[in-house]
Amino acid sequence: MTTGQAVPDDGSAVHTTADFVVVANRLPVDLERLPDGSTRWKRSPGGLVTALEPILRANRGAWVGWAGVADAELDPIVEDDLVLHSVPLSAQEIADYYEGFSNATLWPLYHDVIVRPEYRREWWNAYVEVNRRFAEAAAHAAAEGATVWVQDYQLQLVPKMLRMLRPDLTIGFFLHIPFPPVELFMQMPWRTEIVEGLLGADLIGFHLPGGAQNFLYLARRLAGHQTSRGTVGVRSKLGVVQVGFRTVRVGAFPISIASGELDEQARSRTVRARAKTIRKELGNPKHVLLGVDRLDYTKGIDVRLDALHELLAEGRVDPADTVMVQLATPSRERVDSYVQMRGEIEMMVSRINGEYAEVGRPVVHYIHRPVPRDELIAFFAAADVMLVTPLRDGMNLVAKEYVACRSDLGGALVLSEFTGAAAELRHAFLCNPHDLENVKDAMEAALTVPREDGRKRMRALRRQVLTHDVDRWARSFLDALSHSGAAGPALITPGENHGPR
Ligand code: GDG
Repeated sequence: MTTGQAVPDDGSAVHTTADFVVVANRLPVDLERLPDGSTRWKRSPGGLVTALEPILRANRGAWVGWAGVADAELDPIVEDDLVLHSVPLSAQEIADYYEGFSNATLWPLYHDVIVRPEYRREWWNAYVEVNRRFAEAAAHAAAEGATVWVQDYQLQLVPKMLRMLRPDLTIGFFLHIPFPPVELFMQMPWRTEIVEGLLGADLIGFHLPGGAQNFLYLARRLAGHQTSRGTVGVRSKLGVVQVGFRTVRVGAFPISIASGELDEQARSRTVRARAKTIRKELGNPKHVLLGVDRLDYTKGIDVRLDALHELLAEGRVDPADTVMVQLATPSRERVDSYVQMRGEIEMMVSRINGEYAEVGRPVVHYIHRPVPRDELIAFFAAADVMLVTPLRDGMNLVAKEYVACRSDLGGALVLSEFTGAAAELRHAFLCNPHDLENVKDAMEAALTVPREDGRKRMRALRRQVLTHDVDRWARSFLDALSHSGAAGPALITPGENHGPR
């Protein structure tokens, strides 16, 4: 918990515009309304904040985002040297721009239409309006020649809007979710506007090369620009779109986690002790399976429950010595498809327990509440098999977090091929979540893997995750960005020479 300093009335601190500005739907702090009507700030430290904080601080940084509550008109606050600019959203805009266009149109469309996307004109209008407000706030926060990094699907129109307001800026954009196949993207009534919105950036980053290729094709087909798959030299993997006199670069930058830090936390005595206690509380079973997800239909929670159910029915898993824990963080609870999916998943959990549990000994432990970070790390350390079975996922940080927590080389990762993480974590037990027999086989193989084979796999997974951390991701994006566009002076990236990259 922290409370930020309001900027003084004379405007001295606000006026200091920033050389590096991050623009994201949410601020790295949440405004909380207390029952007595007062408000306070609460830190919400995600991986992105951790990765960008040193760079933000070294460059007179600012962050532009929504504070998480409706109708909050707030002055900028200063957190240490970082200025936070809050973008206000009305309750109607939250319904239309956020729950509507972002989470009921773009989210399902970009995740292979697992749920049918809804195309509503009033949602689109709100999306345009709110993106304009974010662009204006970013234009206000940025110093002459600054670098601005726009994040994710909620803000795809911001790059173009911002460029029109401030042609002096260097603008980067990163998409945290998959960029869909061309045939699916073409459903979008406002497809050209979105492609042109993104093309306002100097560098557009995706998790995977496939997303970058899909985008390059659309830039040619929908916006009529010349494209090429890449040029010679160091940045040879970046594709190029020629937008008039401007060159827009497009490439893959797979995100990661603060793996070194997590590795260290998981080695601590308290975490190890808590992991042991968790196993004891579960009845010291032979096998603990674990799932950790936002409760989202993309994550394939139903897939792993179905697979477990059948493995139990076929006698391949013994309910007397196996438990599964599913931690499901509540998410988007006002979007219809999420309400429906929650009901289905909870039904499946009760069915499995109804058929296979004993009194005081459930087979599936299901928690629909956010779990504190330390507790989560202890669960990772306690689990024999981690189940990551999304139908589609941009990256999936949970898979990488599990690996970072296993310095004991114990544990096995079952990983869907349809996650971005699968491109890097080739030593996991990979499976196709649409093929239930394949998921069951992967789960059984993970449960019964011989110790040496398991350790070998985990060692290889850890090598990948520990050498490719989120810091390396941020640097590689910002480095490519500094060689793009108007490019003023390169950003200072503190501590550049520590450890292998
Ligand atoms: C999007 C993309 C991409 C989960 N439950 C709790 C908790 N978590 C943490 C996890 C992890 C994070 O939330 C979830 O990250 P994911 O990557 O798994 O998934 P999305 O939220 O869908 O993220 C995804 C990501 O953006 C980054 O680009 O990888 O593909 O969809 O860090 O540990 N944390 C705590 N309690 C919980 O109960 N403390």
